[in-house]
Amino acid sequence: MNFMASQTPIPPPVAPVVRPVTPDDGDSVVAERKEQKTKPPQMHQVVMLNDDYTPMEFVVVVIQEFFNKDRESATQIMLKIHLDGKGICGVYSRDVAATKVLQVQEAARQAGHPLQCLSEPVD
Ligand code: TYC
Repeated sequence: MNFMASQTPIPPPVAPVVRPVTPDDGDSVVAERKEQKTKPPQMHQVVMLNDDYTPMEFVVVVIQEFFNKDRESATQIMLKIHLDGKGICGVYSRDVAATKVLQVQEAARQAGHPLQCLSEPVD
């Protein structure tokens, strides 16, 4: 038998160092990790109401102008409002929706039409 080492010997495993636990003097503060939960903001829809006096063409132009719709979509929305009594022109954050309502009200007031719209939270 040949007992001569032909390879570098593998050192024996080293025992892990165990440090003594620091004794709690009662003043310790433990910072708990709190799960960060952010919900998306509540969205608001701008609803336009039908009336018997505002001309269809005016409503179409208003929807095109303030809700960035092309003429085809604006006409469809106007007709839906005309037939159903109300319809959604767009969905926005609360402040943007409120601004749209003001813009429509001001345009209607200037033109002398009773067109009305409102903003409401989306379910
Ligand atoms: N009903 C109106 C008419 O016949 C047209 C109209 C449509 C008015 C939509 C308001 O939000 C409205 N002239």
